[in-house]
Amino acid sequence: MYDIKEWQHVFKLDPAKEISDEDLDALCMSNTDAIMIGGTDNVTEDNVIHLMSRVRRYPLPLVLEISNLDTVMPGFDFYFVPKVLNSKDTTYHNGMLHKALKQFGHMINFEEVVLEGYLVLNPDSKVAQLTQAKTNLDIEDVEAYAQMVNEMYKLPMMYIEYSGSYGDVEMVKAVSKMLTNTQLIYGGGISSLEHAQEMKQFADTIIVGNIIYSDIKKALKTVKIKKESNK
Ligand code: 1GP
Repeated sequence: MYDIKEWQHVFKLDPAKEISDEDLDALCMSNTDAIMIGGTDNVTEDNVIHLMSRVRRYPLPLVLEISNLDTVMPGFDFYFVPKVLNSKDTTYHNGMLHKALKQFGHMINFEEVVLEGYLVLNPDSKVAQLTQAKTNLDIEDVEAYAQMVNEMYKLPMMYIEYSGSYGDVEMVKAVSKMLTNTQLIYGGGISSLEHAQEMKQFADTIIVGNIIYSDIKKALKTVKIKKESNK
Protein backbone atom coordinates (compact mmCIF):
# COMPACT_ATOMS: atom_id res chain seq x y z
CA MET A 1 0.00 0.00 0.00
CA TYR A 2 1.10 3.58 -0.58
CA ASP A 3 2.81 5.47 2.22
CA ILE A 4 1.53 9.05 2.16
CA LYS A 5 4.17 10.15 4.64
CA GLU A 6 6.84 9.49 2.04
CA TRP A 7 5.30 11.79 -0.55
CA GLN A 8 7.45 14.81 -1.35
CA HIS A 9 5.75 16.10 -4.47
CA VAL A 10 2.16 15.95 -5.68
CA PHE A 11 0.47 17.42 -8.76
CA LYS A 12 -3.03 18.75 -8.09
CA LEU A 13 -5.36 18.67 -11.08
CA ASP A 14 -8.48 20.79 -11.29
CA PRO A 15 -11.31 18.77 -12.86
CA ALA A 16 -12.87 21.98 -14.18
CA LYS A 17 -9.82 22.68 -16.35
CA GLU A 18 -8.84 21.08 -19.64
CA ILE A 19 -5.63 19.11 -19.93
CA SER A 20 -4.32 17.39 -23.04
CA ASP A 21 -3.46 13.69 -23.08
CA GLU A 22 0.14 14.62 -23.78
CA ASP A 23 0.44 16.91 -20.75
CA LEU A 24 -1.36 14.43 -18.52
CA ASP A 25 1.00 11.68 -19.65
CA ALA A 26 4.02 13.88 -18.88
CA LEU A 27 2.73 14.63 -15.37
CA CYS A 28 1.90 11.03 -14.57
CA MET A 29 5.26 9.76 -15.85
CA SER A 30 7.24 12.53 -14.18
CA ASN A 31 8.26 10.71 -10.99
CA THR A 32 5.84 12.75 -8.89
CA ASP A 33 4.57 10.82 -5.89
CA ALA A 34 0.84 11.16 -6.48
CA ILE A 35 -1.91 12.93 -8.36
CA MET A 36 -4.57 14.78 -6.44
CA ILE A 37 -7.86 15.83 -8.00
CA GLY A 38 -9.47 18.83 -6.40
CA GLY A 39 -10.79 22.30 -6.99
CA THR A 40 -13.21 24.89 -5.71
CA ASP A 41 -15.42 25.99 -8.61
CA ASN A 42 -17.33 23.89 -11.14
CA VAL A 43 -16.27 20.55 -9.70
CA THR A 44 -18.92 18.12 -10.90
CA GLU A 45 -19.50 14.38 -10.80
CA ASP A 46 -18.94 14.25 -14.56
CA ASN A 47 -15.65 16.09 -14.71
CA VAL A 48 -14.26 14.22 -11.68
CA ILE A 49 -15.17 10.80 -13.17
CA HIS A 50 -13.71 11.78 -16.50
CA LEU A 51 -10.40 12.94 -15.06
CA MET A 52 -10.20 9.99 -12.65
CA SER A 53 -10.56 7.51 -15.49
CA ARG A 54 -7.82 9.21 -17.48
CA VAL A 55 -5.35 9.25 -14.57
CA ARG A 56 -6.23 5.69 -13.55
CA ARG A 57 -4.28 4.34 -16.54
CA TYR A 58 -1.09 5.19 -14.70
CA PRO A 59 0.36 3.24 -11.80
CA LEU A 60 0.52 6.02 -9.23
CA PRO A 61 -1.59 6.91 -6.22
CA LEU A 62 -4.68 8.96 -6.85
CA VAL A 63 -6.32 11.21 -4.28
CA LEU A 64 -9.64 13.00 -4.29
CA GLU A 65 -9.62 16.15 -2.22
CA ILE A 66 -13.24 16.55 -1.31
CA SER A 67 -14.82 19.93 -1.96
CA ASN A 68 -18.45 18.92 -2.15
CA LEU A 69 -20.42 15.81 -1.35
CA ASP A 70 -21.89 15.39 -4.83
CA THR A 71 -18.51 14.48 -6.26
CA VAL A 72 -17.49 11.81 -3.76
CA MET A 73 -17.22 8.49 -5.56
CA PRO A 74 -15.40 5.18 -5.33
CA GLY A 75 -12.25 4.58 -7.35
CA PHE A 76 -9.64 6.68 -5.58
CA ASP A 77 -6.84 5.38 -3.37
CA PHE A 78 -7.37 8.12 -0.81
CA TYR A 79 -9.89 10.78 0.11
CA PHE A 80 -8.47 13.91 1.70
CA VAL A 81 -10.96 15.87 3.74
CA PRO A 82 -10.10 19.50 4.45
CA LYS A 83 -11.04 20.87 7.85
CA VAL A 84 -10.57 24.59 7.36
CA LEU A 85 -9.18 25.75 10.68
CA ASN A 86 -9.57 29.46 9.99
CA SER A 87 -13.00 29.36 8.34
CA LYS A 88 -15.79 31.39 9.93
CA ASP A 89 -18.33 28.89 8.61
CA THR A 90 -18.81 25.66 10.54
CA THR A 91 -19.69 23.90 7.25
CA TYR A 92 -15.96 23.76 6.56
CA HIS A 93 -14.95 22.66 10.04
CA ASN A 94 -17.16 19.62 10.42
CA GLY A 95 -20.59 20.47 8.98
CA MET A 96 -20.06 18.84 5.62
CA LEU A 97 -18.31 15.93 7.26
CA HIS A 98 -21.22 15.38 9.62
CA LYS A 99 -23.63 15.33 6.71
CA ALA A 100 -21.41 12.87 4.83
CA LEU A 101 -21.13 10.50 7.76
CA LYS A 102 -24.87 10.54 8.36
CA GLN A 103 -25.42 9.54 4.78
CA PHE A 104 -22.43 7.31 3.94
CA GLY A 105 -20.81 6.50 7.30
CA HIS A 106 -21.73 2.82 7.07
CA MET A 107 -19.87 2.32 3.79
CA ILE A 108 -16.69 4.33 4.31
CA ASN A 109 -13.32 2.59 4.52
CA PHE A 110 -11.61 4.86 7.01
CA GLU A 111 -8.19 3.54 6.01
CA GLU A 112 -8.59 5.61 2.85
CA VAL A 113 -9.72 8.82 4.52
CA VAL A 114 -7.27 11.48 5.69
CA LEU A 115 -8.37 14.57 7.60
CA GLU A 116 -6.31 17.65 6.71
CA GLY A 117 -5.99 20.58 9.09
CA TYR A 118 -6.32 23.28 6.42
CA LEU A 119 -5.08 26.82 6.79
CA VAL A 120 -6.20 29.11 3.97
CA LEU A 121 -3.90 32.14 3.75
CA ASN A 122 -4.44 33.85 0.39
CA PRO A 123 -7.41 36.22 0.87
CA ASP A 124 -7.96 36.51 -2.89
CA SER A 125 -8.28 32.79 -3.52
CA LYS A 126 -11.63 31.23 -4.33
CA VAL A 127 -11.25 28.86 -1.43
CA ALA A 128 -10.73 31.76 1.02
CA GLN A 129 -13.85 33.46 -0.26
CA LEU A 130 -15.95 30.31 -0.25
CA THR A 131 -14.95 29.29 3.26
CA GLN A 132 -14.87 32.86 4.64
CA ALA A 133 -11.41 32.25 5.93
CA LYS A 134 -9.81 34.72 8.30
CA THR A 135 -6.53 35.16 6.46
CA ASN A 136 -4.90 38.14 8.20
CA LEU A 137 -2.96 35.94 10.56
CA ASP A 138 0.47 36.57 12.04
CA ILE A 139 3.19 34.09 12.94
CA GLU A 140 1.82 33.56 16.47
CA ASP A 141 -1.61 32.77 15.02
CA VAL A 142 -0.32 30.12 12.65
CA GLU A 143 1.90 28.64 15.35
CA ALA A 144 -1.13 28.24 17.58
CA TYR A 145 -3.03 26.50 14.77
CA ALA A 146 -0.05 24.21 14.20
CA GLN A 147 0.10 23.34 17.88
CA MET A 148 -3.65 22.68 17.87
CA VAL A 149 -3.31 20.28 14.96
CA ASN A 150 -0.19 18.52 16.16
CA GLU A 151 -0.75 18.30 19.90
CA MET A 152 -4.51 18.38 20.32
CA TYR A 153 -6.43 17.29 17.25
CA LYS A 154 -3.45 15.04 16.41
CA LEU A 155 -4.28 15.19 12.73
CA PRO A 156 -2.08 13.32 10.25
CA MET A 157 -1.73 16.37 7.99
CA MET A 158 -1.65 20.13 8.03
CA TYR A 159 -2.04 21.92 4.70
CA ILE A 160 -0.83 25.51 4.29
CA GLU A 161 -2.93 26.71 1.36
CA TYR A 162 -1.92 29.84 -0.53
CA SER A 163 -3.75 28.70 -3.69
CA GLY A 164 -2.92 31.04 -6.58
CA SER A 165 -0.12 32.98 -4.87
CA TYR A 166 3.31 32.12 -3.56
CA GLY A 167 3.24 32.09 0.21
CA ASP A 168 5.23 33.54 3.07
CA VAL A 169 8.16 31.22 3.75
CA GLU A 170 8.38 32.47 7.34
CA MET A 171 4.83 31.23 7.99
CA VAL A 172 5.65 27.80 6.60
CA LYS A 173 8.88 27.68 8.59
CA ALA A 174 7.05 28.60 11.80
CA VAL A 175 4.45 25.90 11.26
CA SER A 176 7.11 23.33 10.44
CA LYS A 177 8.84 23.96 13.77
CA MET A 178 5.65 23.19 15.68
CA LEU A 179 4.81 19.96 13.86
CA THR A 180 6.52 16.95 15.38
CA ASN A 181 4.06 14.29 14.21
CA THR A 182 1.80 15.95 11.68
CA GLN A 183 2.89 15.95 8.03
CA LEU A 184 3.20 19.47 6.60
CA ILE A 185 1.79 20.05 3.12
CA TYR A 186 2.41 23.32 1.29
CA GLY A 187 0.50 24.48 -1.81
CA GLY A 188 0.23 27.80 -3.58
CA GLY A 189 1.92 29.63 -6.42
CA ILE A 190 4.79 27.22 -6.99
CA SER A 191 5.87 28.10 -10.50
CA SER A 192 9.54 27.16 -10.58
CA LEU A 193 12.01 24.66 -9.21
CA GLU A 194 13.40 27.44 -6.98
CA HIS A 195 10.01 27.98 -5.35
CA ALA A 196 9.60 24.26 -4.88
CA GLN A 197 13.04 23.98 -3.30
CA GLU A 198 12.43 26.91 -0.99
CA MET A 199 9.15 25.58 0.39
CA LYS A 200 10.43 22.00 0.50
CA GLN A 201 13.04 23.06 3.05
CA PHE A 202 10.18 23.28 5.56
CA ALA A 203 7.24 21.35 4.10
CA ASP A 204 7.25 17.57 3.91
CA THR A 205 5.18 17.63 0.76
CA ILE A 206 4.65 20.31 -1.84
CA ILE A 207 1.62 20.59 -4.10
CA VAL A 208 1.90 22.01 -7.60
CA GLY A 209 -1.35 23.17 -9.23
CA ASN A 210 -1.98 26.15 -11.49
CA ILE A 211 1.38 26.21 -13.28
CA ILE A 212 0.39 22.88 -14.89
CA TYR A 213 -2.12 24.80 -16.98
CA SER A 214 0.01 27.84 -17.80
CA ASP A 215 3.49 26.35 -18.26
CA ILE A 216 3.72 22.58 -18.26
CA LYS A 217 7.51 22.60 -18.64
CA LYS A 218 7.99 24.65 -15.50
CA ALA A 219 5.51 22.41 -13.70
CA LEU A 220 7.47 19.30 -14.66
CA LYS A 221 10.75 20.84 -13.47
CA THR A 222 9.43 21.11 -9.90
CA VAL A 223 9.61 17.32 -9.61
CA LYS A 224 13.40 17.69 -9.48
CA ILE A 225 13.14 18.48 -5.77
CA LYS A 226 12.81 14.75 -5.25
CA LYS A 227 16.40 14.06 -6.15
CA GLU A 228 17.83 17.03 -4.36
CA SER A 229 15.82 16.95 -1.18
CA ASN A 230 17.24 15.19 1.84
CA LYS A 231 13.95 15.18 3.73
C1 1GP B 1 -4.21 24.58 -4.70
O1 1GP B 1 -2.48 24.32 -3.10
C2 1GP B 1 -2.84 24.04 -4.40
O2 1GP B 1 -5.15 23.97 -3.88
C3 1GP B 1 -1.82 24.49 -5.39
O3 1GP B 1 -1.81 25.89 -5.54
O4 1GP B 1 -2.64 26.13 -7.85
O5 1GP B 1 -1.36 27.99 -6.74
O6 1GP B 1 -0.21 25.88 -7.45
P1 1GP B 1 -1.51 26.51 -6.98
